Order: sequence, then structure tokens, then C-alpha cells
Amino acid sequence: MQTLLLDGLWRLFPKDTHAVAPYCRFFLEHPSIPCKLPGDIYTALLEQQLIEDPYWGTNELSVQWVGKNDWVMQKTLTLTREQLEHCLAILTFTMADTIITLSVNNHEIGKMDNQFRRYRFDVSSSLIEGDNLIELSFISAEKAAIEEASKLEYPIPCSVYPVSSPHRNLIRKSQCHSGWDWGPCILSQGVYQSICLELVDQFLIENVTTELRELSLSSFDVKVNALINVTKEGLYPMEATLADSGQKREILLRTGLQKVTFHFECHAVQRWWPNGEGKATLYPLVLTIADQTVTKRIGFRTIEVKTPKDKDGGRGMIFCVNGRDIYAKGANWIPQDALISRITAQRYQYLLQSCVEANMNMIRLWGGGMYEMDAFYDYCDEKGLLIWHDLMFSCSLYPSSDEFLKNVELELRYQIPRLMDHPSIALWCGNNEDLGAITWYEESKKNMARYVVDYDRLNHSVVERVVTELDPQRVFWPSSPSSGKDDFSDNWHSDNQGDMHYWTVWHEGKPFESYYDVKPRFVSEFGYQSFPSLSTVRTYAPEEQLNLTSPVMEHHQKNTKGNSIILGNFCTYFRLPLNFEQMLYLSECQQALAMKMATEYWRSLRPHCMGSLYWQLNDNWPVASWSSIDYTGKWKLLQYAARRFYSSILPLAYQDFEGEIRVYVVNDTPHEQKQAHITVKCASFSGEKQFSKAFLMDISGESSQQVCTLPDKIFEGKRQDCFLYIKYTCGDCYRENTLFLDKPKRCNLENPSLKLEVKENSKGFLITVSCLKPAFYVSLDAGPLNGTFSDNWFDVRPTAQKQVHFTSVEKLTLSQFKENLKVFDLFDSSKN
Ligand code: BMA
Repeated sequence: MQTLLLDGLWRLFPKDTHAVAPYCRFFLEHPSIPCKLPGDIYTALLEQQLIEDPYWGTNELSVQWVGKNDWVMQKTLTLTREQLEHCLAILTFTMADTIITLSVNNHEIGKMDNQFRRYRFDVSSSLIEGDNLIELSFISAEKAAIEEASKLEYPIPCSVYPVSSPHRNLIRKSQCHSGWDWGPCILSQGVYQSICLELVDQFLIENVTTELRELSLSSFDVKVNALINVTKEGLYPMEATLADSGQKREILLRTGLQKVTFHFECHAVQRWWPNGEGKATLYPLVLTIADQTVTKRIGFRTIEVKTPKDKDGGRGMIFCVNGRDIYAKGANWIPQDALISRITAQRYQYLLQSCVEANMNMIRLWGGGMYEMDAFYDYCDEKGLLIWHDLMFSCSLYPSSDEFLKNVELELRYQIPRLMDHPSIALWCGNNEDLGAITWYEESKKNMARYVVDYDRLNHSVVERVVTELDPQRVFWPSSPSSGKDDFSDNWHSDNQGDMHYWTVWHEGKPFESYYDVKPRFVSEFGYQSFPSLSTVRTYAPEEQLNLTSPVMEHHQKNTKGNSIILGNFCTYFRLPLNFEQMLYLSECQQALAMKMATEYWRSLRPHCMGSLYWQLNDNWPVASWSSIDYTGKWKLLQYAARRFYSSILPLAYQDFEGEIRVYVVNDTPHEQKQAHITVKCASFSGEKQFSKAFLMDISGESSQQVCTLPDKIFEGKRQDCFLYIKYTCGDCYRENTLFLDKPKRCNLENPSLKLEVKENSKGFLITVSCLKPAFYVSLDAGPLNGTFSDNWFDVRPTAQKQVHFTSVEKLTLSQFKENLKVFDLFDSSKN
């Protein structure tokens, strides 16, 4: 077999030049522009400077015409006579987005209409020796969606956002391309993976999947299934190796689609463990049949999602890996970029490494995005990040016509075998919030039965059936949130079973303390927004727009109530910041505080609650959002806070509704922490010790243990002048935590007079922070410099200096670093 890639430059032009001329007259005079594939049309236009940067200012609005128009891409492919002598020529497309007609030498070959499917076309009879014209003709997904909508017998609504493309739910395409409450409407078109022409003589391997069965602690029985499309019957040499075992023989392949199975017994293998639990060991699987080789990496592990019933009728939700119950800690993932050509393996690596550095062990791949590129799954496998994998449906009702269901079934029959051997994938989840969505729209509220039937036909009769048939070893979870199988109840507010999306604080505007109102079993979404820091805001807003209510700042806030929620809570919790940059800083503090309060409390509920994944890890353009890492890759204060609140051993304190302070230590490791020293101290804002209590405890493995309760009356009259801090020491492990005893705005903080000393060393820069009075929420900011601090959003006391390391991506001089370095703290944010 020979494989030719049709990557590289294609010629791009509008299908109807006159239709695009009002926006871009260029095409009246030029036949085409170059477009790189894999890639997308927006990026091609941007590279030729035919559109302005859609991420700058309000330019998103002026580029909407691109997605509303039809486009054509052409490439000339030169073939030799020898190449044409193969029996079959198969042209394969993956991630082709979306409504595309393929023609070869002006013969229409076939159509594509699903970004998530793999399409294979037999083009053998259309190819000629010499130059061949390959053409992809794109119909605007928006036009196609509007046409689909006109054919519906009754409306099928979906949620819309400030800049939106209509009826996104009728087209199988990343749902967030149509705009979201954090994302622009960039209705991308293009092909995002290599287009391959396979010249086949004998057979083509369609896919290879494995089934693992645990035999003992270090032995597994492995079945390797290969699905092969055979054109020429025959005996073919086969060789397969996995871990310490291998086999070599001849196999008989008969014409047609054939499944071949090989058995292995693998001994003395190391288990694959999630981050923080052990090593994520992977073993190569190599299968060669004649001249075709498939390689995969296999992780030996067992995984279950336990839903044990408790006495009061509730049910837990516990991910159990290799027999060990894991507290899931992590965040929700959205696509890396709205301009798909900018998605790179390097950025996957960076974002996923940031998860590891923040002590996460799970990431939820959210259903409004896409089945990601291979690199995403490869890194999750390597880094031990479990994936809660939604299937690609979100915040909508969906059609259940035979045609739509068939399309979804084919998508799953490609994606599930493609992905199921990744040990990182922990569960398949039917969709994001579609179950709840049945109660969101006027149409469905009036005719609930009809839409429940549609939901059931799609989610159960197709999605669940196909997923469980193809991957019986993994749990299928009906929806996120959901109470579990066959339960259609609301899981935004009920906390006694299943996974919960707890949005009461953000979307319903309740105080942060409402996180203490619920005792969830597993929280797969909860979030709080912030603005990105000034250096990132400057990537989209000109100087004169640096004000929270300016048109550009409001444009880069896609949640209509977002800015007023942030500002409202400034008033509830903090003294008002005095300038724009301090507002940005304080918004990040507020976000980090909200997520810290929620997560620490829910972790203290272990084993009742066994997971919290905040919304959201990343951004797909620069914007105000719930993310902990902004679009430029800069860690917001939340990402640093997460590293602390997700650490496997965590001392914490919170104030309950009676005003009592409860102090806990959570230990997610399987190891008992013997003779741990815990000190709970109360000090005044000028730094004087008020009281201190010491405890010596053995903290069992996988537990949350209460250390003490401090009654309300100890703090009488002191709440506004004192704070509490906890120190935990056990062997090499040292951790601290702090708690204000009243809302920060009421606390009489004193001027810490922060001092920074910066030195250069072999790895970057060492910053020593010292103060005269206790300093809170101290944040170091290196502006636009690429790099991360070893710690941030910390407190400093006069008795102990804080040393922080900055690791820079680019080479910098000491003076460049110093010029960009800024420090923020809570006292300073509201100082006149
Ligand atoms: C959720 C998600 C997203 C949304 C986020 C913030 O529930 O599933 O659809 O972006 O909330 O509103």
C-alpha cells in the first residue's frame, strides 16, 4: 500500500464572488488565495490580510460573513502510471468541517456533513495519469442549518449567545463554533487533519481495538481486534507485540470487511495510574500485517464507576482505578482555539502539563467542543489525566429523524474505536446538559413528552446502544449532570446522587457561602468568572477601551450578566478597587476565592463527595470567562490556587453557618500520615499572635479528618482585626492555609509595605517577598512575559519571607524581568 498526503497549499476562493464582494472585493480581481491544509478558511483569509484579527476589539462582528458564505478549495495532484496500477485508490477525510462535496476531475464523488466522522471515498475510477483536480466545495454550515430548520415539522430549539449562528444543533459540528457564553462565533470551515490518498492492493486496516481482562495484579489477558477491509483474498504475514509477549504467523484474509482477533497474555506488567497515585505506565502495541502497521500504547488498569447506595437512599459516585477509590480533581476542557489552525500539539502539552502541575487527575472533555486531536489523548495517557469524555452534544434539544440518528451512529462507530484504547478515558457521557435543556425552552415546556421522546431516541436508542456495544468495558453515563441511569431528574440542585452542575453561586447570584449548602457526590461543573490580567486584555483592547464597561471590554464578555456579577461581588466581599488594573487583579482573587471555598469544603466531605471539576480550564480566545488559564497561556490566580487546593494533603478551615470554624486535614494518598503536627493560629492584622493550638495526629490514608472546631465566641469582637492560619507538617510535607474571619471588606488590614528582591539564577529568577505587616492574596505578575511562578496568590507574614521562582519560556535579562514584574496585594488594591 502507498499513502499520499494531500497536505500543504490548496487554492481557496468563494463559490459566489459577488456574494462576498460587499465584504471583500479582493476576489473580484484575484482567482484564489493559498489555504494551508490541514487548516481553516478564517486563518487563510487572515494570513492574506483579507480579514482583520477576529480577536481584536469588536472585529468578531465584521468577520461573520466568512461563515455565512460558501467556499471552494482545489488542489492539483499529479499521479504516475505506476501509482494508478494499484487496485483501489481511497481518499480519506477526518475532521472535515462540515458540509462538503468532493469532486475529482469534475466528477462528483460524494458528500460529507459531519465534522466528527471519517469519510472514505473510492476515487479509483476518477483518477488519471498526470494532473488531477481535487475539489472540495463547502456550503456554509449556517445556510445548511437554516435549511434543515425549515424542513422541521416542529421547532427544535437550542441555547443562543450574544453573537450566534442559528440552529447549530441541526448540524454535526462543534457546537461552540456558533458562539458560546465564553466564545466567539467563528463558524469555521476547513479540514483539520491530513487528507490521505491510500493506494490499496490487498487490504486496508479500518481500526484496531483492544479488550483487557485482569488476571492478577500484574497479568492481563488482552484481545486485539483488527477490522480489515480486504480487496484481495490471501494469506498474509502478521506480527504483533505487546509488552513482553509477541506472535508471528500467517493469517487468511477473505474479501470484504473482516474482523481478526489475536490473544495475548501479558505478565509482569506495571499498572497505569492517574496523576498523584502512581506512574502512568504505557506499553507499545505494534501490529503489522503485510506492509501495514498500526501502533498504539496500552495502559494496564481497571476502572469502575461505583454508585453505591447509602442508607438514606442517596448514591455515591466514585471512580475506582485499580481497586483504589480516587477523589477526582480537575477542570473542564473546551477547545484550544476558535481558529482551528492554531490548535497545536505543543499547546495541548502545555495546558495538560499545567493540569498536572496543579495536582489535577481528571479533565472533563465538554460536549460542546470536539473529539480532540490524537495528541490530546496521548498526553492525557502519558500524564495520568483521567478523561470524563462527553459525547458532542450540548445545551440543546436535538432532532431524532432517521437521517440525523444514522449520521450520529456513524460518527460514534468511528470515534469510539478510535479512542477507546486510551487508558485515560474514564467514562463516556451522553451529552452536556441536554437532559436539563428539555426544561429550558418554551416549546419543550409546552410539549414535554415530544421532546423527551426525541431525547430518548437519540441519547439512549442510539448513543448509549452504540457506545455500550462498541466499548462494553467502560461506563456510559447518560448526561452531565445526571442522577444516573434511567433517572431524568434535575441535577443542578439535588445533591444526593450522580454528578452535579452547581451554578447557584454564579448563574443564580447566591453568595459564595452557598457552596456550603450542598453535599454533592461529584461536582462536574461549578465556576466563577474573572477578567484576564492587563497584559492579556491589551491583546484585544486598545488603550482608550481599558475600562470594564467600554464596548470592547463588554464585547469580550459573552455572559450577559457576567460583568455585573463580578462587580456586584466586589461590593459584597471586598473594598472597591481603585483602578482598572486593580479591578482585573481583584476579579482573579474573587474567582480563586470562590473556587477555593467550594473545593476545600467538598474535599472535606470525602468519601461522601468524591470529585470536583471546576468550570473551566482554558479559553478559546482572549475573554472574560471562568477559565483558570487565559488564552495566552498565562495562569490566572485560580490556576495557582488550584495547585494548592488540589494538593493531595491539604489542611483547611471553613466557617459554618453557626459561625463555628471547622478545621480539617484531607489526605488523598493511600498512605497514613503518622504524627502530623497541625497548628491553628490566630493573629492580628498587625501580626501579633492571639492564640495558637497544636495537635498531633495520625491522618489515615484516603480520608478527611476533623482536627478541631473553634466556637464562635472565641472570635467575638476580633473577627475584623484577626485572621486564622493553619500549618501542617509531617515529614517533608509542609502546608499552610489561611482563613479570614469576616468578609475581607470588613477586615482592617494594615499596610504590609511589601518589598521584592529579585535575583537571577540558573533556572530563571528568584523573587524574595517580605513585608512589615501580614500581606494577603499577594500576586506576582510578569506582564506579557511567558512563564510561570512557582507560587502565587499567597500570603506573607512579617516573620517569614516568601521565595518564589519564575521560570521563563524565553531568555530574559534581569532588567527585562524587573521592568515587567508587578506585585499586587489585597490591601493595596483599595488603597487611596
Ligand atoms: C455550563 C457549561 C457551559 C457553559 C458554562 C458557563 O453549564 O456546560 O455550557 O459555558 O456552564 O455558563
